[in-house]
Amino acid sequence: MHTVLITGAAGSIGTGLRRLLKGVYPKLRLSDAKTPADLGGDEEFMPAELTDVQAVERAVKGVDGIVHLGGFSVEGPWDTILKSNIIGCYNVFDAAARAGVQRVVFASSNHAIGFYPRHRRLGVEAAVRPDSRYGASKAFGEAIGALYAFKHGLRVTCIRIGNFADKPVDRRRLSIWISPADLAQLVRIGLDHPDIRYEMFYAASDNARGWWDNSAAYRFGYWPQGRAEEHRDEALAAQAKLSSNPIAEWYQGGPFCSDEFNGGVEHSPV
Ligand code: 15L
Repeated sequence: MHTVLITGAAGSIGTGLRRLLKGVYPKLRLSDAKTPADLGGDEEFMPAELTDVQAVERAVKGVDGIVHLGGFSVEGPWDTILKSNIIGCYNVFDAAARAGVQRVVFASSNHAIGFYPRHRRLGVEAAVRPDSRYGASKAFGEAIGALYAFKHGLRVTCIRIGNFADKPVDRRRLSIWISPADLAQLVRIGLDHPDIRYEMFYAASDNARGWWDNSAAYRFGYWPQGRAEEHRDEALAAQAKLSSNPIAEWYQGGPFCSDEFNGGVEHSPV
């Protein structure tokens, strides 16, 4: 990989990753709808709305790999999700394939599988069970990634991100937290590992309360260094101050499951 494009570079994951990937690849190109507040003089930035096909084509031109973080990162109105995460995601994969980009690492989310109960240990074969329009758009991105991998030869890695932060901030996050350094490690596997064709990884650190079987990532050499339990007391103290909701607490997706909940399955056993 010589030139790597990071979409969504102004967001919190983009901001963390571009610091961690600096110097790893000879050239990092950044893109977002808005300019990152802390853009350095030595950083290349190309503004692009993901719905603007020509802007996306300009951003992907000449790059070897893409880390696609761009889009709307929480639940939102359908029109927003449709434009940013469905049309925008399609545009990135399609422009990448047409431009001869070799690899895409797609930032999926735990919300693609949020409606599984917390006692369920999930591998990457489990059917998607989105907890929101946002989660469904991430499942769409995973599917588009598979299409472009198997039909057009892009090498694609989908990373179902738990919660990216310096430390886990509540009980749910003790299970799904990922440190910035561990996420950078997964992204680098997606960009560099010679055996990637189409892979799905869970982006979680080495969390004793983890819900996911991440053996796919371990097979590719992932060796997480973050341990959520080291922050347990602080996270549980913060949890004690939060209001409780039985639906949010039953399911992996937490409040994404209880928000707008209306007559669904309150307590799925499986
Ligand atoms: C996500 O996918 C969101 O982007 C992030 O803002 C958090 O809500 C995270 O999931 C989470 O589940 O904690």
